[in-house]
Amino acid sequence: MSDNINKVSVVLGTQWGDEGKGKLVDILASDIDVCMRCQGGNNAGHTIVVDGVKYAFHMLPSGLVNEKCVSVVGSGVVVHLPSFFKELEDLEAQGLDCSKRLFISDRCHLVFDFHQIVDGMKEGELGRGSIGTTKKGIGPAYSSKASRSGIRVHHLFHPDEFEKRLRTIVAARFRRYGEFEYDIASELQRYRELAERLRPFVLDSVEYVHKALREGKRILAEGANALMLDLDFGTYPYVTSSNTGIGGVCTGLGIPPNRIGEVIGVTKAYTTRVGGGPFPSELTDEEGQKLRDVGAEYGVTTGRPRRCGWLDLVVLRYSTAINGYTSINLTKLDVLDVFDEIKVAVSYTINGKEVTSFPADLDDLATATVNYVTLPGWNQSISKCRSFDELPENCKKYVHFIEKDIGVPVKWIGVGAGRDEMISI
Ligand code: 2SA
Ligand code: GDP
Ligand code: MG
Repeated sequence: MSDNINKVSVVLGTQWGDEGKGKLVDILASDIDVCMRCQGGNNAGHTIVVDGVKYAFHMLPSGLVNEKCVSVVGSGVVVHLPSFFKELEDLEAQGLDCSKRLFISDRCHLVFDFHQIVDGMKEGELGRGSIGTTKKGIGPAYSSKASRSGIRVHHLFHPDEFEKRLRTIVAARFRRYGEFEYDIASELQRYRELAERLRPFVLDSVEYVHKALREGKRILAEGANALMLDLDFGTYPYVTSSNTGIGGVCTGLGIPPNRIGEVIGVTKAYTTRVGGGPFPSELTDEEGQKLRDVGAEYGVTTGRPRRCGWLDLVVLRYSTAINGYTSINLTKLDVLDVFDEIKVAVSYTINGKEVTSFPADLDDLATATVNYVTLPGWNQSISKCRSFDELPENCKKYVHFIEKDIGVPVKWIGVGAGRDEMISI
């Protein structure tokens, strides 16, 4: 492999998602040729605000706002086709001309309505211990993939094989969950039509990405969800069903690790989580509500209120070790403008021992007490600052404190939701 082949730049969430990945991807898109999603599905919610206009992305790559950027839904993504076209129509209705520069891998697995129904039923079975999924059918679709009964995009173009596979997989779900309402005949007809609509978008994304790299094209991989929701390294079982870390970029695009270039970790200046599962630095008091109100912390896809808490360096160190961030985009620092004091979790105490790496066992984690460092706030608005030097001293100290602890430079700081509200260092 010659050294002058380009490498793929990567944007990943470092916490439990909603760090502001979409905004960074949109900013970087002005300097890239191809933006690719590699995992997840339309459970993601990536918000971009340009000149006061808000775009909400779920399954399509956030590079689409930039009209020169080609976007590819990579093979690791699970795709609900009706939602794919709905998202496309919504973006085009907002004035974005997307259709001619959007492609989808022929290896993507399909999410069907029955996967979404099963998602809801599984959550119902779990009751109080439910995961708090988005009910978009993501877990059941990845289960079909792992159990080798899934249906991929290329199957759409072989109707007999498609029908056989759909009937088999639905029959298996009926055996497991009882005969829920699902009209296979009309589903088959709907997918015959969707297949023809999809045909112009379909390509072999492995061939595409490697050719693009050889031609010197600049490629950006847009991670969805975040490391603490990773199927292997997140707070299992309170995770999503894909690899949201760096491994998912290789398996979701079909590229080797030596084709990965910079890895930018997007980190919210505090922490949020939506859905169930442990959250050691969560604030369930009025300070948590203040973070939610000032940070407008509500789900982009489901509208659910996000749980809020202080920044957790145990999480960030663990996430940095696994993903190997080369730089950090610290986001929503402006939300902390209104706090007199800011706490940062630096370690946990579990069974009388200080722990500085994130534990696997959630029962151990449930007994943890969190050790915080308290830093002074800056009590003034930073939203107009456009250089690091313009930031108040205590704000600079907060940034340096994080950088020093994790050993990765902060290269971007978000000071507002708008595309221009970003400090580049
Ligand atoms: P799923 O639906 O099977 O992937 O859910 C499993 C867990 O993953 C969490 N998850 C998310 N967490 C944060 N943001 C997500 N995207 C949307 C957003 C969420 C929304 O950007 O706001 O609108 O509610 C996302 N997607 C999945 C989920 O909460 C479960 O804990
Ligand atoms: P993603 O899933 O990581 O792309 O993040 P989301 O779009 O789900 O959530 C981030 C939210 O914060 C969105 O509403 C963004 O518009 C907003 N946002 C992003 N960066 C900043 C920032 O630096 N400051 C403020 N105040 N809001 C931001
Ligand atoms: Mg989001």
